[in-house]
Parts: sequence; structure tokens; C-alpha cells
Amino acid sequence: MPTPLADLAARIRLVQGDITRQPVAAIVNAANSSLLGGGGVDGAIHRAGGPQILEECRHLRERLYPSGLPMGQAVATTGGNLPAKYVIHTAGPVWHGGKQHEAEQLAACYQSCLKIASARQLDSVAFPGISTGIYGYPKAEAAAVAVREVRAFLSQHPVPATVTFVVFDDESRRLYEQALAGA
Ligand code: AR6
Repeated sequence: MPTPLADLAARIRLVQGDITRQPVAAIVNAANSSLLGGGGVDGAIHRAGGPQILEECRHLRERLYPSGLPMGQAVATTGGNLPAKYVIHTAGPVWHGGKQHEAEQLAACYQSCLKIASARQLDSVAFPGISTGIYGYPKAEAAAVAVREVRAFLSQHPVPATVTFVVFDDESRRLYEQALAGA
């Protein structure tokens, strides 16, 4: 049965801050296909979470993704020293102007992460703005995709019970507020 809209709104949160500090079951990493780390939120997660996360990423890469994690897919590792028990790594699209299926690829990232959370019964998940940093996806459009996909998934699934969007800067906070205010 679809979740009523009021319940849906209560299950979605917006926090401004550092995703590595979030006390949730899983945080999402805006990673890349290599799974071997990088800058931005990826760098911050590996720094805060410690070497166990990279160790597991290497292992997964060798075992499951010898040519890299396909864009739009996701895979979970331990959270290492993070408050979150798991990190769900996904590879978002690089923005090429919007006519190369970037929106579908970004939507696929959110869906893949949420499917993992649901399958593992993880009751709270925090997302950064996937692709909105180094990968150049316009923040307003990305926030609209993120909100749409999370709402669609939560309306069909009881788990995760809550999703938190974690934004770093004031502009992103405003854009998410606008996206969340829309129907
Ligand atoms: N907490 C919350 N949000 C953050 C944090 C943080 N600690 N740090 C950055 N952000 P980016 P991408 C925001 O560049 O665009 C890496 O090298 C940031 O303001 O981290 O998907 C990977 O290895 C932005 O809005 O990810 C890939 O190669 C958002 O997180 C590549 O960057 C995402 O910015 C992925 O690029």
C-alpha cells in the first residue's frame, strides 16, 4: 500500500554538515568506478572511516568488478571507524550538458543505493549530493532527481525508514528545501 504523503515527508530529512558524522545505519559515498578512493566526499569518508573501507573496496573490485563498478550501480562495505555501520558506494555520472542520459544515470544511483539499504534492512541512510561536486552535475537539477527518486522508493518500501540528505553548503541546502517543498 502506498505511504500517505504526510508519512513520506516525515521519513525524509535535510541536514547541513559533514556526512561522515551522521549517526545512521549507512552513508552513501559519491565514489567512482575504480572504488579506490578520490577527493571530495569520497576522500572525506575514507579519511574518517579508516583503511578498512579501502581494503574492502579493493577486495570487491578484484572479486566482482575487475573493470570497475558500472555507473549507476552501488556496493556496500563496512563503515570502518565511522558512526555509520555501512558505506554504500556508488559511481555517479559526469555532467556532459544533460543530453547524455545523466538524469537517468543519477536516478539509477539513488535507486541502487536504496535497494541495497532495503535488502539489508538498514533503517536509516544518508545521501550526499551525488555528482554535484567534481562531476559537475548542476545542483538544482540533481536535488530534484534525488528528492524524486527517494520519494518514489520510500512510497513503495518501508525500509529504509528514514533518508537524510546531507548538504555541505548554504546554496545546496536552499535547493533541497525548494525541491522538498515541491509536490
Ligand atoms: N559531507 C557532505 N557533503 C560533502 C562532503 C562531506 N564531508 N564533502 C563534499 N560534499 P564530490 P562527485 C559534497 O566532488 O561530484 C571524487 O574524487 C560536495 O559539496 O565529492 O560525485 C570521487 O572519487 C558536493 O555537493 O562527488 C569521484 O572521482 C557533493 O558532496 C568524484 O569525486 C559531491 O561532491 C565524484 O564526484
